[in-house]
Amino acid sequence: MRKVAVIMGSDSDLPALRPCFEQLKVLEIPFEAHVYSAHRTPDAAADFAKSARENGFGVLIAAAGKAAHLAGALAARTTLPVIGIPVKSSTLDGLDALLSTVQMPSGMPVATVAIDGAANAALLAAQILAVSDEALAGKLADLRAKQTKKVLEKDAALNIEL
Ligand code: RP5
Repeated sequence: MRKVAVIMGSDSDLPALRPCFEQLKVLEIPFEAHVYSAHRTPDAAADFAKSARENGFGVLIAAAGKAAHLAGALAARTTLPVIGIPVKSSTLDGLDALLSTVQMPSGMPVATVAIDGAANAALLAAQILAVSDEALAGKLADLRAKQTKKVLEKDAALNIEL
């Protein structure tokens, strides 16, 4: 199976990314995590993206806060799918990062999840890999079934309580 790369702009983003790592582990998807910044280490970020396909990656996840250009900077240097996570790390509550990540110009897509949407980033990466991986598709279907069961149990509990 191709690997997922999880790149964060700063190690201060790590707490927001924990749900991403947990979800990747649950699905047994191989991943690597790195701290590369679009602004502080632009060459390292670019080199990583340029060689990601030949290094066995299938999807890149990029998390950054504030003027969050990391996902776009990686996307500019690879045709692998890039998922952006805007991180809430500033006085603007992540809205700055959301707009910086999502407003990509035509021709250079970044699939942006919600502010701090780390779990969904992992799930979306899994769904991309599952296009050509039936075993992973099965695991995703199991997760969905569990999720459905949990919500229906809550529905039943609510009606009993009320
Ligand atoms: C962004 O600036 C990082 O992704 C982080 O969310 C934010 C703050 O970085 P630090 O100053 O904590 O390193 O580039």
